[in-house]
Amino acid sequence: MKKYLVAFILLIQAAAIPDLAFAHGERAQQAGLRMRTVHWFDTAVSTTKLNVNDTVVVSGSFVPSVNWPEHMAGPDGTAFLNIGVPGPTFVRVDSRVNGMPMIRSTRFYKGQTYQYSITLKARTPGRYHVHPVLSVKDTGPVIGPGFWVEVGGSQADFQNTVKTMTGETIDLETYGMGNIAFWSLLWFAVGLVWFIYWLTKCPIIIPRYRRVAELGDKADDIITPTDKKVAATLLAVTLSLIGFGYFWAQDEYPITTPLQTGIVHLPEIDVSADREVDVTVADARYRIPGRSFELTLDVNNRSGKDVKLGNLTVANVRFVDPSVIDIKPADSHDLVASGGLRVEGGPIKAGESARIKVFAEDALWETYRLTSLIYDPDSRFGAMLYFYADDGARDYVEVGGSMLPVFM
Ligand SMILES: [Cu+2]
Repeated sequence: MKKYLVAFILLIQAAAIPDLAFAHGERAQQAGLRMRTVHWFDTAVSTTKLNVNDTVVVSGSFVPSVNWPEHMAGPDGTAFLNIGVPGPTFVRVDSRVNGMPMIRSTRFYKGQTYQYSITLKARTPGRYHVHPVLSVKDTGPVIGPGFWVEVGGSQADFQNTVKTMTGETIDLETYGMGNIAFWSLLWFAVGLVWFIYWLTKCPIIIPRYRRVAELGDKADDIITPTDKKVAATLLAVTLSLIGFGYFWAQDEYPITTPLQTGIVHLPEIDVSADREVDVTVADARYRIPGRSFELTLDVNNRSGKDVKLGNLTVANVRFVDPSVIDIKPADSHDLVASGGLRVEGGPIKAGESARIKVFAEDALWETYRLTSLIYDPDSRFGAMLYFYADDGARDYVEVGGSMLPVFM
């Protein structure tokens, strides 16, 4: 009996220890959702080591999936290009999509390519996993690939000054702190006075509740004329404070603008030269014993060059054929399965169509919990395929559809 108990406890402990501590639950979402929301690519950080006050640029491209799940609000509603870092460790100095400033929200259309860059200024020393994030209204954050960035120096040296439209230079780290502290304390004091006054009354709380229940219709009688006077005085004090505060703020800051919340419309960029390959999925299956994702594809190469499939990306995991393209992981957590992609059927000649068989095989299917897809009521996958020509030109195309699990 004791033996089983020990075994049981060990089992529970083993289950409680994660194999890898990840910064912000990159694997937590359902596999189907991660595969079919946003395809991020060419994600890069300009530096991985910097000091407080230095800037780092996070850039890349993304394509919202045309296989976006029906039950989730799409990015063509309201979406915002965000950055995923733990806490206010950086400040965003600039953010652009297709060249447009992205201070506000926008709409991203499924299947279109967007190029972005986000400039961050380091604020707090530490080591952070920095991700581009697409915050989609009614859906939540869709997280892109992450990179480790190390910030040195001291937060005391951090400079965050801006020049306002009225020509004043202010320090955003401390601006308005006096006001915030003063008004918070003042309202806290008002509340405390009110609270303490009622604590001095007898009876209070449960005994008072009982008393009110006993008195029935006459319960109002326990409120004394002094209570009424105190209440009226406090009401008057509160209203005058609000009034005073309003006029004081008007006088102190005569020129203000409200926070801007409108939607920005983005210009389209021409990526037709990178999208000259069409692919139809003839068959898709996942062989569980071999951790092998097998695709049969009909490829139509409209470009003027012979192309080879070199990279298949699923939910930020890149399965790469190193004989076609050499992609090295940027750091220990970069999700690259080098050698994880095998293609049967050779290059697709310029202007021709061909059927190829693709195998994406790596333990990352398991460690990144992508195989849970086969237990979804809607076993649909989404993936981005990257074809390369000998001169380095690249075409990309999204594929998606139903995936058949093979159990033996
Ligand atoms: Cu992370």
